[in-house]
Order: sequence, then C-alpha cells, then structure tokens
Amino acid sequence: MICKITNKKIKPFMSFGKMPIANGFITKKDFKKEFFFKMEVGFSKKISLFQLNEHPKPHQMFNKNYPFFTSSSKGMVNHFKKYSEWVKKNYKKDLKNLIEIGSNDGTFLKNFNKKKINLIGFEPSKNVAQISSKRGIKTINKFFNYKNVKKLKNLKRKINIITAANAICHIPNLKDLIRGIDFLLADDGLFIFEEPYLGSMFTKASYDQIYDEHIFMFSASSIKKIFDLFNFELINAIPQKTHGGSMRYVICRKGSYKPKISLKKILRKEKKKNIDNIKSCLQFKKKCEISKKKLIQKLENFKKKNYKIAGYAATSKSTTILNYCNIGTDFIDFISDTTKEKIGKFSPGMHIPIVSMKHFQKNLPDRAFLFAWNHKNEIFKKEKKFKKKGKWFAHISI
Ligand code: DWN
Ligand code: SAH
Repeated sequence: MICKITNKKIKPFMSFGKMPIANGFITKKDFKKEFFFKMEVGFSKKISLFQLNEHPKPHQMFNKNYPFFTSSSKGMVNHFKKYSEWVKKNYKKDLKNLIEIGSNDGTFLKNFNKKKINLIGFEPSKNVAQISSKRGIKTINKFFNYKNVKKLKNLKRKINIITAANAICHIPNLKDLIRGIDFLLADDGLFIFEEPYLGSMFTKASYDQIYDEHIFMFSASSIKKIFDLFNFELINAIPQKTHGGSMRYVICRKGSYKPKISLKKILRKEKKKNIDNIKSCLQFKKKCEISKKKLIQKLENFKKKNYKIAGYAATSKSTTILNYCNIGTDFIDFISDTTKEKIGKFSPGMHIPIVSMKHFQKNLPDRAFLFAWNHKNEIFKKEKKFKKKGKWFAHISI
C-alpha cells in the first residue's frame, strides 16, 4: 500500500477482512449486488499516520441517501453547542466568515448568529445538506476539495475560521484538502477540527472506529507532522470525550500564533505510549484478535443459555464488529435504531434486520449489544425498563 501523504510504500499491519459500506443499509432485493472492499490498515512511520489501504470512492458513501444525522444524539447536539461557544470565546478577532466542512444537518452551524457572521457549510450528502438548508443555513452541496473551493474567489484568504468535526478523517486526499484550506484561510485564520483519537482507540481496543468512511485515525503527532509539510502549524490539541475519545486540533499558518504549552505535554505522552510509532499498532492488532475471540465466546455462551440477543443502535461502527467477527442472525435477532432511513432495512454485510425502538421496547431481549457505546449515558437514562429485565454488553468494557 502507498501512504496517502508521503506516497511511500507501507506494509499493511492488519486486515479486518471483507467489508461492506458501513452506512450501506440495504433492502433484500439489493443483497446480490452489495459492494465489498478489503479493509486493511497500515501505518506511515514517517508521519505517524494510521490509515486504510483500500476504500470505496467518496460518492459511494456520501450521496443522497446518507443515513447518519448529527442530531440523532442529544449528547452530540449539546456538544456542538459547547464547541461553538468555545470557538467564539477562543477567536479573539472579528469573526466575519466561517466555513464548516462536513456540516451534515447543520447541528453545529445553527449555534452561530448568521446575521453577524457569513456562515457556509460544505456537505456532499444531499439529503442531510437539504435539512441544513431548510434550517436556513447556507449549505453548499459539494465535497470540500480544491476544485470546488477555488470557485469561491471572493472569499480567497478571507475565512477567519474553518471548522470540522468527524469529517477530516473522511477525506482521502488530505493534500488536496490542505490546498483548499490554504486558498480560503485568512492570514491570521484558524482551522479547528475534532476527530476520533487514535490513542483512545488503542487504549479501549475500540477497533469499530475503523470503517470505510474513517480513512485515517489521527493523533497529535500525525497532525503535527502532516501540517508541518504544508507550511501550517499545529498550535493546540484538546482531548474530548465525544465518540469514545476524540481530539480537537487547532491549526494556523506557520508562525502566526504561538503553540500552547499543553500541546508539548500531549506530544510527549504520545511518544511515551508509542502512539507515534508502529509498536502501538502491533499491540492493538493483538488486542483486536483477542477481543474477537472473547466476543464470539460470549455470544456462544448466551446462546447456550437460550438468551434472546438484540443489537442497540445500528451505528457505522457496528458494521465493522459484525463483519470482522462474522456475527449474523444466528446470534442477533434484530438491531433497533431511531433513524427512519435505517428501519425496515438490513445491516450491511451480515443482513440483520433493523427495527424501530418501539420494537425493542415490546420485545425486550435478555442481552443487548450496545453498538452506540459512545452514547451510553444518554441511552442508559432512556432504557431503564430494559435494565430491569436484561443486561447490556459490548465488545469493549462499558
Ligand atoms: O464519524 C461519524 C460519526 C460522527 O457518526 C460518521 N462517519 C458516521 C457516524 O458514526 P456512527 O453511526 O457510529 O455514529 P453514532 O453517533 O455512534 O451512532 C448513531 C446511530 O445510533 C444512529 O443510527 C442513531 C442511533 N442511536 C439510537 O438508535 N439511539 C443513537 C442514539 C444516541 C440513541 O439513543
Ligand atoms: N460533522 C458531523 C457529521 C460527521 S459524518 C458530525 O460530527 O456529526 C461525516 C460528514 O462528512 C458527512 O455528513 C459527509 O457527507 C461529510 N463529508 C464527507 N466527505 C466530505 C468532504 N470532502 N467535504 C465535506 N464534507 C464531507
């Protein structure tokens, strides 16, 4: 495989096998034409970058039927309110122009005053972009890439803040993304984004963060090394609790702001924990293999006891767990979810029926696989009735 930044050859260190589109919820008539790719991961030593080898083309994942909506979790709606407040508080200059990459249904942008700030969302998935437009947010239904960005000639070097959340790791051509940022960002502008954190994935062995959309798993070390190559600079990294452990990164043009002292601490910690080198990847690989064996044993035990098992929340992450561990309807009767676009369809690859939350509540199982373990507080609060009958479990400790 080839590193997507350095173009150097790297050897994949692990394969998760054949994978479908993580958000490719499917109807029976389409089973035969389902798309699969080989999901292998590699690590670029030079820039400490954890990345997928093969992946589907962006429009195969992000199109008019993208079934993930940021507003599907109350916790995330609250988080984006706080994130917007942090941005407003931490940008000490006059905020005139702000662009969000991967703005989805507008959950983040709606927190800003559009009368005072020129707000623009870039969102290639048409159905979610339409929701954001209906909320009155200027949304460009296109991929953020240099070709599309350079059409915004009047905004050249005028954008004070470019933000993103859980979107930059979805963009395979990072060099092109940075070219777009370079075109738009004001001289003293900031590029602020948060992404699932490689360090958290390693600690928890939450390998389900790896799927087609997540081309990269970033760390502060990798982000620093990547942006250094393009005359930009990482000046801050702030850990976040979202999505099971994320990191917020702040980037500026080289030399335009002073890096925070706390950043040094994070980089040192990553070095100490080998997050900046392949050693941690090899440990992670072992952890994944053990986790897979244990999960299958657990499910077999449940079956021996005649337990009814259901899945809770048809997350993108669940696609990796189910396909890597080869878990289908032999173990799990159904997966319940709140998203109407997923209900009535089948899970990608393993074809487990997706049902409503009402179905879950009427057919409480003995054991429920919490696929949205990252939203556990929100879910446990809602599902007190289930707790009286059954127990939650997951592939990681929850
Ligand atoms: O990076 C990404 C993150 C931000 O969101 C995307 N690539 C895709 C998506 O990942 P995910 O599907 O793993 O996201 P969540 O937020 O862990 O799960 C969302 C799913 O969970 C939705 O289908 C809704 C469902 N859900 C539910 O059924 N009941 C969620 C909550 C909170 C609930 O109470
Ligand atoms: N920011 C939201 C959505 C994350 S899901 C949140 O944190 O909840 C990833 C989003 O990025 C999807 O809505 C997808 O359509 C979008 N996306 C993927 N590639 C993109 C690109 N090149 N430019 C802009 N958005 C992109």
